[in-house]
Amino acid sequence: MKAPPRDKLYAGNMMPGDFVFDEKVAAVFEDMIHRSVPGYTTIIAMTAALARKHRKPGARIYDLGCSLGAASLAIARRMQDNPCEIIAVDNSRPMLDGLEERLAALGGGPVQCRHEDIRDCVIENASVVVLNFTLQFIPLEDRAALLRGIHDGMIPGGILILSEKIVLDDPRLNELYIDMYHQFKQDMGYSELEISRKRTALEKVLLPESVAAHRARLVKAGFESVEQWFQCFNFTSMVAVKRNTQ
Ligand code: GEK
Repeated sequence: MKAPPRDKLYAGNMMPGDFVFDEKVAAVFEDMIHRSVPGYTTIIAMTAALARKHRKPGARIYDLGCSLGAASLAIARRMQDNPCEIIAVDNSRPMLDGLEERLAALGGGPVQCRHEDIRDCVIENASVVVLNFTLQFIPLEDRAALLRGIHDGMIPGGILILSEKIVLDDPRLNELYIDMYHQFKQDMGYSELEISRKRTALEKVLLPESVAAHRARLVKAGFESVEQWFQCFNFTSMVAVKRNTQ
């Protein structure tokens, strides 16, 4: 298979403005996310495995902030024997165009694309909701209502998979993890200049929180159990479970 176009967005002379999910980002996104999120391949594979385990006949799966649909497509592949409705939502048109192209190349499938702000997306009859590296881009004051809406739109026993960049409560560990993360990016071929420009571009748009803050908000939204299943330095993935009434 052809390698995806390489992310060189911050390698040239252009000074970064605030980061936006435009055509330029969508064109290199696959390469960018694999080289920028430690454990991304594992997170996508395990998202699909968790979704398969929690699928319920007639219930829906939502992928909120789907980008090019990595999670949706991995879930669809895992469910081939038992297809179910997968709704992939993103407010970036270039990202959804990329996903639609991928779906067309596969000859269709169970993934429906929705061009919508996830804060306006009504969740209904969901057995699984995926929020992979998207909540971090939502203004802090809107996060609680979004999670409450997700919880309320899920069936009993449904799960939310929440993956995020995080901050550590201990400032020394936080600094260490950021250093380790920058080392990871250098090992993945980004220069120090690219890393520092990307950091500046994301400063006002990607607002990470601690695991404790996420946990408290998820519990307040109504989730019964919340647990981290993955962490690599300052990146984590959690599962939140809605109470099973049966
Ligand atoms: C993956 N989950 O590959 N409404 C809808 N979409 C939004 C909003 C919003 N309010 N804000 C941001 N997005 C994907 C990766 S990327 C993560 C997710 C990253 C979308 C935005 O357009 C982008 O596609 C996605 O959320 C975040 O597993 O770039 O670090």
